[in-house]
Amino acid sequence: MTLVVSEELRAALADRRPVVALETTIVSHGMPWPQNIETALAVEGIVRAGGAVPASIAVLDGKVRVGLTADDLERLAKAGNVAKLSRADLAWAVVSGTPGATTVAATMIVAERAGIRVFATGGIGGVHRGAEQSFDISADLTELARTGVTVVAAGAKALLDLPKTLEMLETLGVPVVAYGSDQFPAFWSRESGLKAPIRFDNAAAIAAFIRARADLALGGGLLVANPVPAADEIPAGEMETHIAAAHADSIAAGVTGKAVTPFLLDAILRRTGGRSLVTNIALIRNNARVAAEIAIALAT
Ligand code: PSU
Ligand code: MN
Repeated sequence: MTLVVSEELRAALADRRPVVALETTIVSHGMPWPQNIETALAVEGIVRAGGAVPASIAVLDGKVRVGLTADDLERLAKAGNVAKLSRADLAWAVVSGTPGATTVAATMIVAERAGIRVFATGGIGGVHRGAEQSFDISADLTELARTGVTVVAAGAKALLDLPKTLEMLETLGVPVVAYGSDQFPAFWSRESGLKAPIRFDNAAAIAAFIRARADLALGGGLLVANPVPAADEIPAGEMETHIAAAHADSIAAGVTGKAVTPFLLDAILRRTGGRSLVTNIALIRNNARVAAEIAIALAT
């Protein structure tokens, strides 16, 4: 079998216990060592403390693996040759034997195949700034339109074009739910100045919404946009300076394709003197907590 689910997760899924999927691109390409491995392990711990079973996902040794050991995660955090996988190249990593970290899109696909309905990450990919020239639009958006998994994220990374990202999600029929807020959050900042299409204030309401969508056979997933805790946010005005500078760096360096998002995250980390990483870690932890609550509400 190409898809290998850990023994713990097979038992949990058979018993219909709550499970939360976790991506690994953030481990291999989104954060530096050692914060990447520390965060990956901490997030698994938060899901467990919240009463759900964590399911980190990656391609290792020609297998799509659901449920990783600490050693697997360390390998993904340390190795330099890990591919960044989306729908287009998931099967390529399997047949070539290349180790691969899964993006939001690839993690959603694997989670759905394994029967996992809730997934926590930092921020989804979206429409890049300058997309009218570059056509750079993350495959995460089309995946949300077709794959039935609820993704809990702090919105889309603010280095993107957030108004265009929301327009695209609307076009694709993807519900965008702000959690406990009227606004679509801006990743490092609680507010983007953009109104979220839907607001819910607790996990039970989100579970009821997911069930109503299933009853109507609407298909596809949804985005739960969970603002970073106030104590950890970097105000949007301050972030904008760093984002604009990082964006200019990426154009000057001629970065394109899959390399764009990791390049920008790293440039922003350097320009904020590491503060963006501290906020990134805080928001992922917060998303893991909320995802566990939703998984529990769906399981009961
Ligand atoms: N959010 C983060 N760090 C990341 C990513 C998201 O805080 O590394 C990753 C996710 O895996 C997401 C991917 O799916 O970036 C989007 O990449 P692209 O823009 O190339 O589609
Ligand atoms: Mn892209």
